[in-house]
Amino acid sequence: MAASPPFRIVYTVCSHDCPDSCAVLVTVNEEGRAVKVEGDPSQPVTQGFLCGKVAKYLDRVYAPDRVLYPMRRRAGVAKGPLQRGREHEAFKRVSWDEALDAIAARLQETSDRYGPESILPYSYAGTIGVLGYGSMDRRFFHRLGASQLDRTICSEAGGQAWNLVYGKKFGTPTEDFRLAKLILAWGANIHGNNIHLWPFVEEARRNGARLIVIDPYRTRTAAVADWHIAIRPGTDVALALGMMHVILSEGLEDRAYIAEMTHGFEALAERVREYTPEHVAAWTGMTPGEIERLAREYATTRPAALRLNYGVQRAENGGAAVRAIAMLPALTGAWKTRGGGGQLSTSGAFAWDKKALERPDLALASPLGRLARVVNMSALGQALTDLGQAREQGSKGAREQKGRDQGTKGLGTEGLKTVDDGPAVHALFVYNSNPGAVAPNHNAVRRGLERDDLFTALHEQFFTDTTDYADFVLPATTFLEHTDVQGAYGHYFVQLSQQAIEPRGEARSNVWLFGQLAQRMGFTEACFRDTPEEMIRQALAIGADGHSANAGMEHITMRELECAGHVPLAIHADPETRPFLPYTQGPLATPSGKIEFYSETLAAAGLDPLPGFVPPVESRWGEAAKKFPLELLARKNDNYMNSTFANLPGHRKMEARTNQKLEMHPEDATVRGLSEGDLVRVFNDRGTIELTAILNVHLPAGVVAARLDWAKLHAGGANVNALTSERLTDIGGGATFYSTLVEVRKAGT
Ligand SMILES: Nc1nc2c(c(=O)[nH]1)N[C@H]1C(S)=C(S)[C@@H](COP(=O)(O)OP(=O)(O)OC[C@H]3O[C@@H](n4cnc5c(=O)[nH]c(N)nc54)[C@H](O)[C@@H]3O)O[C@H]1N2
Ligand SMILES: Nc1nc2c(c(=O)[nH]1)N[C@H]1C(S)=C(S)[C@@H](COP(=O)(O)OP(=O)(O)OC[C@H]3O[C@@H](n4cnc5c(=O)[nH]c(N)nc54)[C@H](O)[C@@H]3O)O[C@H]1N2
Ligand SMILES: [Mo]
Repeated sequence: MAASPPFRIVYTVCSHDCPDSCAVLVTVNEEGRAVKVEGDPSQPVTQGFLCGKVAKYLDRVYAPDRVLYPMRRRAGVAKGPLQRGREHEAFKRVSWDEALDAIAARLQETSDRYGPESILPYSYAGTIGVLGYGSMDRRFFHRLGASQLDRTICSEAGGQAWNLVYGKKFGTPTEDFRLAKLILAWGANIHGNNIHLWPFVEEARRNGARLIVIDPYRTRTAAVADWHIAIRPGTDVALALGMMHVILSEGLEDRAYIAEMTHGFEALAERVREYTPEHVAAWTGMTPGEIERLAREYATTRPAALRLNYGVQRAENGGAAVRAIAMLPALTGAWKTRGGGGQLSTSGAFAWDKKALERPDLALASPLGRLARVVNMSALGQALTDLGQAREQGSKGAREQKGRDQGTKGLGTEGLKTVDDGPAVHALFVYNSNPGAVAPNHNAVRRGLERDDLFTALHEQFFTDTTDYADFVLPATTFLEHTDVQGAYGHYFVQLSQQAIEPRGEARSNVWLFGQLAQRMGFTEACFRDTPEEMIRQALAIGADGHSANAGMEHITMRELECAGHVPLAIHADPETRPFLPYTQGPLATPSGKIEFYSETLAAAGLDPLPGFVPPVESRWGEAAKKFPLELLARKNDNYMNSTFANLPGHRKMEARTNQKLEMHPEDATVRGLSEGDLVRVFNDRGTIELTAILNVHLPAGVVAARLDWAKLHAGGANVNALTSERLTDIGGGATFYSTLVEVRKAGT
């Protein structure tokens, strides 16, 4: 990339947890300061533009309140919410040496005393760079024998559900959405969460495509759609099965495709018989006529592209929902036409050498001599307040984390052997995540984090809701300050992210941190001294000939990545002459080698082998609705990334209209004597928060919506996750943010 000296332009990749994984060009001036970020115009999905939040990325990198040095909690300062902007006063600056030595000593002591499984790493997707997300950290914790973390908080229900049907997560190439004549956005806030798909949607619409959005909330995507179906939360299984009912009764299915590519059609046909439009209308809040119209339009338009995102699977029945919806293009043969089919995620196409990166074999060298037990991150409150504690205190019948024994747990984890009867958690190591804000059942999480016998270390860029509970806070780099390699879950390019600037202060990358800690723990394996460059080559399995040995990456070399920044996977190398049509050729990676309408795997686990509608316990049909009749959507923000960016004034300004507001249907407000602007108390058995009511006629009656913000930025110190539960999804043990019942009253009453 050319830039007029003294400026340099560096290829980086936005590492936030978003399907778009944008190629970002960073301009660096002669003093080594980044002065501009822009989308790479040559990357076909980035197309030269950035989203509203990353366009202002330098505000984040150079924010005055970045954590720049290792910090140790001052003696006598209690754990708990600290005043915003003055967090550093609770900590004392220490050297990296002091911090690393003290943390290593404490981990050793904890391991000796309670067993290594009493140490719990907690990380998610602060960075989705391949190294930053999971590499040196995994090696470290395996070698230590620490509990493994089941990373279920986001996409596990949907991901496993999709894999049960299709074996692997492939999808219609993002660029091909421009060829569709019908785009069905199902639980997918494209405009908000996946903006780089939007230009292709617009191009399709200019060429006559229709956009239908199925979402209980009128997102910006829904507001501009040709048809917005404001379905009741958690009823998508019923709708998908109802559409199948119509498709099959009207003979709109693709018999040839079904015969060639699928398994269990007869059983599915039998199942959908009971899902008549009348029946389904009663659950979803749609009319029978609308259900018929939707089914016909979907089945008779070619190409028809489904953008299924992770919204539907944050419900108790989210696994069944994704399974049912994913089956629609299999029934109609939509995959056969370029621009048709669907996309939940493209991540299955990236065959990184995870074993080399994570080295699970190191667990054999740990004091356990085996892989450690697995703790579900979506039940962190339970893990910190309940797991193993009764046993340690000598009483019997400690309640284990629910979900581990749900049968479906472990599907897709390649037979990891898990042991569940370990110790209580005595040390927590948090990185890449802000559980004090994002984890469900905030009050339980908080009770856990406040335990004075719990040691907590954090690696962070900012003082967050979670650092308020830390014994140590360590400064982390942003993607401008370290090197990584990245795939995507919304496109098919491998991208190299090069370090553009020196780390601010004493910030260090995840790879550096866990390599250093390993040395302090006395781990002598050579892999703990690998450099990021070596680890990128390991991830790509670069061989002696300089080429990757990973399936679908064989044409990729380091040189090419360095020169171009992004290189397509083989399936997407020549989209015009060899378009990628997923699931049109067998065998697939399912047990039968076919698309599975009927799953023997689920049957063997004692679960329904076919998708069937079971209303969530926390829905209008549940017992608890008598006390808490409103269904809450505890939503994300278009201008934050989960809890990331919420501390930046410019980003907060963009969310001012809905932030810390409770959106209510006017009918639900009126019966409670509430009007626009009232301060309200939103509550259930788990917690209470105060928000300002605003009216929204587009919500289905009985549904309210609020946004995820930092807990400490709320007057009461608790955010919307004080209301959400640790109940897990039907498949995959995922979090159920969108199955939450609440009641609302005027504040002060
Ligand atoms: N700007 C921005 N971009 C993001 C993120 C962000 O926080 N901000 N987060 C990133 C992350 S971590 C992820 S996982 C992806 C997620 O991307 P999406 O899957 O799009 O995420 P959500 O916003 O959770 O859900 C999408 C929509 O599903 C709707 N929904 C909720 N319940 C139901 C239901 O029962 N049925 C149906 N049909 N719809 C329902 C919600 O109202 C929401 O509008 O986005 C990523 N991109
Ligand atoms: N109510 C409600 N809760 C939700 C959701 C919702 O829709 N509603 N969405 C859920 C979903 S889909 C997800 S994915 C989770 C996301 O939960 P998290 O993965 O915790 O996501 P973030 O809130 O983005 O926090 C990531 C943190 O990692 C830090 N970080 C960034 N890069 C690095 C790095 O390189 N190293 C280190 N050490 N730290 C880094 C950032 O500063 C940030 O504080 O939240 C879930 N919680
Ligand atoms: Mo997510």
